[in-house]
Amino acid sequence: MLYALVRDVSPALGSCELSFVERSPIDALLAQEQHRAYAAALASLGCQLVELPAEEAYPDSVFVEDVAIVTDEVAVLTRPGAESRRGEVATVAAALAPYRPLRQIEAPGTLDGGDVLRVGRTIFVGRSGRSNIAGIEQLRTFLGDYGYVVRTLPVLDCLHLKSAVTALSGDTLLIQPQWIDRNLLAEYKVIEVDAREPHAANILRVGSGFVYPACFPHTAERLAHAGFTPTLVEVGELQKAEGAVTCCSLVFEGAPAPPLN
Ligand code: CIR
Repeated sequence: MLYALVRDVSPALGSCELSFVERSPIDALLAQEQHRAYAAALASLGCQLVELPAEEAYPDSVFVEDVAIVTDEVAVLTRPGAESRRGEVATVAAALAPYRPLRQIEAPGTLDGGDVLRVGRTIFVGRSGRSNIAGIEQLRTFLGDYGYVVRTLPVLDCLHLKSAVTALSGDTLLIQPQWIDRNLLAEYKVIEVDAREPHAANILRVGSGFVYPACFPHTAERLAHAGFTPTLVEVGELQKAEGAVTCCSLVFEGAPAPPLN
């Protein structure tokens, strides 16, 4: 069974961290509505939702992707690069505990899940403003135990690795060539974002489907030509918080829950 862990939008979303996006007023109620539609899209693609309540004290806590990396074998809890986000981890850890053994990135390591891209047995990790070498080395140790190869990539001019590149399949990537050196990914087929849509490289793969922002029609057309037809969602208010579609969920395979007596 496919699970998607999501957390409701904090009413304090407007006080989020921002690094590469100008602050503009965020309508938290509209963000909540968009997030509900996003969760519904995940359910329509076959996910059983694991839903956590909003955490008012943590403006960015809807972006659950950043606090854990869930592989088929293990969940690695991160130590987010932004100090304001470190308190988000405990509740996600509790929610993941029934599904996976847990490991934890420790200080001085920092790591955001937005910097971690899994393609088959390769785990690409962005060296960004949020993820440091110590954090990446700890991840390498945890996942190396399960046979994953961890490859570090420099991230240029954007928040996370997955702002610049995400996977469409085991051999095809969607990339923003201004933010990632394509030559470092030479063994993959690549679809580039349309130049009018710089933030369009983030697509969420869910089983055999995809979730993708409705606001990138030109790149969506390129995807359709290549045979990828995503479910489109409106995420404008979450984008104002520098969020994207991968960051609002943790999608993973798990055994079905036992029936309740
Ligand atoms: C932050 O700066 O941490 C949040 N405002 C946005 C995090 C987005 N996360 C992601 O794309 N993985």
